[in-house]
Formats: sequence, C-alpha cells, structure tokens
Amino acid sequence: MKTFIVGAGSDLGVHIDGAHLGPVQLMNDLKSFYKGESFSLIQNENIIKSRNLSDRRKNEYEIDKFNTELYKVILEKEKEGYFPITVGGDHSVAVASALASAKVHDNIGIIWFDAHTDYNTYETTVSGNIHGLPLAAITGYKNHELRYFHDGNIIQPAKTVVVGARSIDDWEKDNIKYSGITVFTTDDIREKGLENVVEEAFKIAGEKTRGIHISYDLDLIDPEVAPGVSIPEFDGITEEEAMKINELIMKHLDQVVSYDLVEFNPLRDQDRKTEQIALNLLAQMIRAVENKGKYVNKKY
Ligand SMILES: [Mn+2]
Repeated sequence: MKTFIVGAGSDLGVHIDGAHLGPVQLMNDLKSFYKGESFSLIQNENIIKSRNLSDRRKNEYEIDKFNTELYKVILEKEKEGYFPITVGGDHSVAVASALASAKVHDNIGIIWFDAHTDYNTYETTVSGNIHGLPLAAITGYKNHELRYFHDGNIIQPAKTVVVGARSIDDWEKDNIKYSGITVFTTDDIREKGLENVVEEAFKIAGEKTRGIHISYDLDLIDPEVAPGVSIPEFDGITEEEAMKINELIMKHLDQVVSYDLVEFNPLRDQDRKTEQIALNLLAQMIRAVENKGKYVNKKY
C-alpha cells in the first residue's frame, strides 16, 4: 500500500515553541529514504502566539484554519487510497488526521499512545493549550469548535483507548469518566505487561469498526531517552518498549488505516536522541505499510 506523508508543522496548541519545526526536521531526514508522495503544511511564521495566561482558547482561530487545510489534504489522499502518515507538530493536528480517517472509513476506533489523555475541554483546561483537548474533540465530547471543518462521524468513546497515560488533570478525569473512553496508564503497563495492554487496546478499538487510527505522541517515552518534546513527563516507557509498540501496531496493520507521530520538538532535543527514535518509528511504519503489512526489522 502506498503511504502519503503529511508534515503538520504547527505548535499553536502549546505555549512552548518548537513543535512546528518537528516535521521540517524529520521530513528532511526522511528525504534520502522516502521516495513516495509527501506534503508539508507549515504554519504561517507571522503568527504571534497567544501568551496570555488567562486565555483558555489559545490560538483557537489559527488552529482551526490550520486543521481545516490539513483535513482537506489528508481526506483527498485517503480517498484516493493512500495510507496517511501525519508527522506533527503538536497534538492538536490529530483532530484533522483522525477525523479525516473517520470521514473516509465511517466507523473507526482510535488508539492514543500518550503520557497525557488530551481529554480536556475549554471549561476544564488549566493551561488553555489546545493540544490538551484534541481527543475529547475527536470523540465528540464537547469542544465542537475544534471540529467545525468535519461533517462526518466522530469516533465513538467506546472505541477509544489511551495507552501510556501518567499525567491526567483532576477535572479531565471527570471528562474521561463521563465519556467512557478506556485509559491504560503506565502503571497498567507495568502490572499487565505492555503486549497485553496493547492487544487489549486493539480489541476495544477494533471491535465492530472498519479500521483504527493510531496517534503516537513521543512524550509517551521517558524524557531521559526522548527529551525532545514540549511537555515531558517522567516515568515513561523505554526506547525498547516504544519500538515494541510500533511492532504491535505493524502486526495489526490489516486494521490500521492511518498513523500520526506527533510532538517532536527539535528545540528541546538533546544529541538528536528523540529525532533518531522518531525517525526509526517512522521508517519502520513506512516500510511496513509499503510492504503491505510485511514487517521488516531494520534500523533506519
Ligand atoms: Mn498528546
């Protein structure tokens, strides 16, 4: 199957700068390796981000504009039969990529690999950073302002799973409870084993759906190993576990319809550690998709 790589260069969803440079760096690195079709959407450099601490809707208009365009591009290519791989950018870009897939495939599940659950609403957000709201928007839990561009099905909370969470705000916990999404924390991973948790996630997201969207946030990984993210959280998974998750995703490639890799922030990276991991994850996924699910274990 042919991949279509979309660089989604936006850091409008977080008050820390730099995630908009993530896809610029990664897609440049991929040039020598990837010969397929790609497209980059970079946010307008003239945008001055909101720094107002009391602003609960930071850059909402600009994010809508960015995601509207991103959604259109992914939708068009996905309809043509390409497998979209979206390279972020902060996690707010996933509203466009996940809902484009929901539009094309109608009824899909989602697995959100992330240290955070990204399930805040405009009412509960403490920071006003919209990258903490996308999963709620994708699953139809309030935040409708973030999905104006979408006129298809949302993703059902019952088909929504977060894996690797370890930082959830108190009010966000209430949102999660009301919505009914499934959350596996890093403690769950340690208790039940990584493979069991991921397999369980695929079961929930894949049951009676026509596909699964994968959204992989690099802050899932411990910042000792992958420091190049905007909001690092300690006590994350190891590099081996991060690669293992990718392997399990590839094992389920018959179900997976689209993939995001987000939150790489080159300005926060040390010794290109995070960049290397991100590249390995991307290269593996591209190879696997292009080989129609045949997994080739090779380091980039
Ligand atoms: Mn995230």
